[in-house]
Amino acid sequence: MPQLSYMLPTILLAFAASIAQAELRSFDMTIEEVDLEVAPGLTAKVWGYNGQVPGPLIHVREGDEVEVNLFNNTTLSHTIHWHGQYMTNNWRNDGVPDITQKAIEPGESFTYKFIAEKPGSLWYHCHVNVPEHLGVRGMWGPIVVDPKKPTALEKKVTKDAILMFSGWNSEVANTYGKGGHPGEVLDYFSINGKSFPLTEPLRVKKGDVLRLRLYAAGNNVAFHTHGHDMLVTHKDGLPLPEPYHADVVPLLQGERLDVIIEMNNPGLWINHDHIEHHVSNSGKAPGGAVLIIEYDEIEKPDWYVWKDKPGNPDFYLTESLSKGYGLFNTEAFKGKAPVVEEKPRRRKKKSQN
Ligand SMILES: [Cu+2]
Repeated sequence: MPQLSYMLPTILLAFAASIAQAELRSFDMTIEEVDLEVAPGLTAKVWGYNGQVPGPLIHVREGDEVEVNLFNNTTLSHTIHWHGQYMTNNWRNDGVPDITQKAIEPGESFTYKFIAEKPGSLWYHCHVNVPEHLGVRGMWGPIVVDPKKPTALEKKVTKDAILMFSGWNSEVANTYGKGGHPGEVLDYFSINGKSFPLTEPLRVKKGDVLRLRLYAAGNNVAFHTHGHDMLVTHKDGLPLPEPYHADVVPLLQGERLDVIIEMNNPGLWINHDHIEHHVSNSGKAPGGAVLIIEYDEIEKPDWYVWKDKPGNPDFYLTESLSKGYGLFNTEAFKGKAPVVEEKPRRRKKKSQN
């Protein structure tokens, strides 16, 4: 059939184009025991996905096939639950110990596979002993699934940022296996794992259309922005039928809201959790879940609290989100290898010489 062999390259090309939309995205991830600096005076023992809190950003497109090979390099068992994914005919990848899988033991691995059916600001977290692992040990990270058909509002966005909120309990911060008990008092609060002043400025210029992807990862939040209104466009990844304006948005644990802010009011503007004790570090204000939006146009006064802060343009994952699809580690989120306490040395007897 000479005709068919002539046609074949064209058919193959057309077929390739039709499947180019959906890609297989395969990533390796580990879980590591590291010490995370959260606030001045607070370092917490965490189980970090790829040794960082938040865990690495996973950025894919709606319809992509996602495969994550997860290695557990810690001394306790863990999983990943892919929060918000539908897992159609695929419940065994939901990451819940003793319900969809056996927890991944120390030194072992597990491969998760799923189709990114649901678009939007989704996330992942451990589902073993959730009160501790998710609550106070940093086992969570963002997965952003770009929609095949973005809304008209989304198309206007020029700058994207991720803010993941969580709390910490300094009493148990240095002892694995404790924490997450009922009535626990959280005394430190963070955005992307850091408490003010260790958070970073979010730099914008007049005319930017800023999208904040807000995640209440570990605690309830009442996010407030100064000088602007937020247009709430998405809830838990899905577009709202009627977006609405607000200057405070409440989020219960687990919830996500996407908000769009027109940057039309140059200044230095604090943005913070409006639950009052969340803007302190163990009761000392200012601290906690606070960041400052800095317009490039504004000259910073000498007395400005972050006058000399160099800034990290990827602290809110703005740069990583603009790089296309993949898995993105963030140096600023990395913990440090725990310091092994040395046994006290025997004192040598003082000699004459
Ligand atoms: Cu865990």
